[in-house]
Amino acid sequence: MTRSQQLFQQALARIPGGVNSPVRAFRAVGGDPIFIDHGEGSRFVSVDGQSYIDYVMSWGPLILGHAHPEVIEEITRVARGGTSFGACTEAEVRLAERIADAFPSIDRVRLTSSGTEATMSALRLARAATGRDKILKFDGCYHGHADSLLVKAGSGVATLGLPDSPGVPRALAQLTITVPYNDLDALDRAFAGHRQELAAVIVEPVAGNMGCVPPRAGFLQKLRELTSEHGSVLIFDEVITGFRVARGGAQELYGIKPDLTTLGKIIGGGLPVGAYGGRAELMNLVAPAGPVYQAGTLSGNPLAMAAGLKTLEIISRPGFYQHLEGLSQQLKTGLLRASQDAGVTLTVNRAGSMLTAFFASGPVEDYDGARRCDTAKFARFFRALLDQGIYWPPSQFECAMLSAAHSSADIEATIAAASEAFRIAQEG
Ligand code: KE4
Repeated sequence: MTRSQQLFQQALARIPGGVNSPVRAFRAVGGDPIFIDHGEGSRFVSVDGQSYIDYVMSWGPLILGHAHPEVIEEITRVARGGTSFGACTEAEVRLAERIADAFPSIDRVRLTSSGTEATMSALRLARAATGRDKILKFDGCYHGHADSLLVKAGSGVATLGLPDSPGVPRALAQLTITVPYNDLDALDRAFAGHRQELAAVIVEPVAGNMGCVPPRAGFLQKLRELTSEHGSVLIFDEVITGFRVARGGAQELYGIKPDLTTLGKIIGGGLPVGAYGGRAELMNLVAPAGPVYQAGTLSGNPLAMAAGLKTLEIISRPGFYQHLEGLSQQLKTGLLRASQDAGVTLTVNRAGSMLTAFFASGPVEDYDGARRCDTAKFARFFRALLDQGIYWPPSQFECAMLSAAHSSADIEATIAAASEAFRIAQEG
């Protein structure tokens, strides 16, 4: 038994499923999860000394790669002065300013400790601002695990094939309307059926939790028009896409201005941070400026601020996104060529440095398309990659995330391993 297997058995004795987040459990790909000892750059190393090129990157935060020296140095420097005060610090003001600089739609922003807190709070704010209870989300989009949002969710809910989660009161779930992503007709029908009843529409402007599914032309524009027409708050959940697909997120890429934006992952540089922000007249309803209550012991935590600020400083340097774009396109092109050589039908969706290789026979533009994938073949592909030292996301319904630490040589090594992995996957 490897050290990793021993640790997993010990974990199972004390932690549900042996993990602190379901998607880490390898349930969709088989085998035991690997325990990681440390990371550096594009790689991390297991407790058994096995090195992997990592394409999970902590599910998105590590756009600089593991243990970036400037980030580690900054966290260490700040930590020497204490870890948390429960009082105001300059760093949280500076991070709020950096976020507002990058997102013109954000006048005011509140920092939290997770993306779930951010989306949960944004919904509460939208319901307070409109006096309405119903919300609309899209099948396969995942916005964290707040009750109202665990309805036809993606990510771990999709990975584990979970029903709408038990424990969510039916009365609450019934307030969440869902329609297929990218389906303009279904959207029209939903608004026609719920006209002035919708407090908010929350959307991943590039879906990442059914795998990577970019918006069809006109989809986001239509969302903006319908929400404006019906007085609903448009919430862009940019927890993944914020600072990933562009410095100003998907709203910069597609030129659509939401009313509220949620962020997370990259803004914490690998430490716990979430955020929600938007127009001043909305955000000024949030306590203590206004009556909408939301709070957090570690919100704006000094170490998390240090990691986030340094990360945003580094990604703002000239050429950062161009470098990532080149690596990401190299990976997509190589995967398509390797799959064709192996006779595997593959669809690769990409938005910037987030991408998904779907084992699908046609385009994947919504959750149904993603669920038609051959997940058994994906699992064989995943395991064959893992055996060759490539750590791909352990779910067909997640995105591979590149970092600035990935090199062209890493990509070539990945494509070589993928060539073998496609052959093994195809053999069945
Ligand atoms: P957290 O509460 O996990 O920080 O953020 C929730 C969240 C909100 N919105 C979007 C678009 C998200 O993708 C997420 C979380 N993403 C998943 C992976 N796709 C986190 C990984 C996990 O659950 O372990």
